[in-house]
Amino acid sequence: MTISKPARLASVDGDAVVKEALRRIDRPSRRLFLQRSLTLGGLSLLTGCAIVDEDSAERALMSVSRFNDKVQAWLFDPTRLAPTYPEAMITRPFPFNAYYGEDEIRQVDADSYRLEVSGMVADRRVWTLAELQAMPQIDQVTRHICVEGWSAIGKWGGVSFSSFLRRVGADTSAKYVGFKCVDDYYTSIDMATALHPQTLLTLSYDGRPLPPRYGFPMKLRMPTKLGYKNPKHIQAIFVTNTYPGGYWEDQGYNWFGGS
Ligand SMILES: Nc1nc2c(c(=O)[nH]1)N[C@H]1C(S)=C(S)[C@@H](COP(=O)(O)O)O[C@H]1N2
Ligand SMILES: [Mo]
Repeated sequence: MTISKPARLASVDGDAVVKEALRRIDRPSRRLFLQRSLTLGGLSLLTGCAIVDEDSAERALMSVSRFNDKVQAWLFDPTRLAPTYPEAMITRPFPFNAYYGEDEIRQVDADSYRLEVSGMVADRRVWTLAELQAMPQIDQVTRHICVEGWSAIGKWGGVSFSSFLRRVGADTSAKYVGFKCVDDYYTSIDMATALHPQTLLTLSYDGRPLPPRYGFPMKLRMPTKLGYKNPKHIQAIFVTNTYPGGYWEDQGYNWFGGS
């Protein structure tokens, strides 16, 4: 007697299907999956999905990525600090990155800038840049890690984001904090990371007002998260229980994005 594969799997070339699905997803997840040397059988076992073609393989991989979000959130230690560095180690010049080139860097006018704070907060209102600058400021030298394969050390200054959230009366039992930027960028983070002591509502770079290329007038800097989770040129912050996604996250990048 021969034991045959399930009928629906028999006709597909497992390696090719997984390879094609991996090609479609983002690099960090791909690297993770490749390290585990994932096979078609392993993937369907892991997810309980019948994998018959590239689409079902991609869906299965995405469900692993969402599971990975949960594991990362669970493993995240809200008190553990990311490494900090001496100023002599700052990368000069610090790289620029965005979904567009340097010729399209957004220019925001400081005087007319307003930050909108909404959602599950007691004090829903807009903030001027001067009001943000009037809050107590701290500095930190940390490493920014981009999924495109580079990292760089920089010095950012601004307001502790947890103090800002408390100041606006945010419901810190909510799941997400979402961000909308002056360009078409948007992203969102888990509340535990929002409250992490190194998460910074950033107003300065290297002791000077944040230059346009690094997100003037304000960005969020989190040394515990990959580059794409750090929104520049923020114009709106909202606290919510509804999953807000993100610019790259909605194209398959892992949402938690821990570094
Ligand atoms: N508004 C906005 N924020 C953004 C991006 C963007 O395109 N627009 N790109 C992200 C990515 S992928 C990276 S690596 C960092 C780059 O920040 P830097 O220019 O300060 O190095 O910004 C992040 N935040
Ligand atoms: Mo990035």
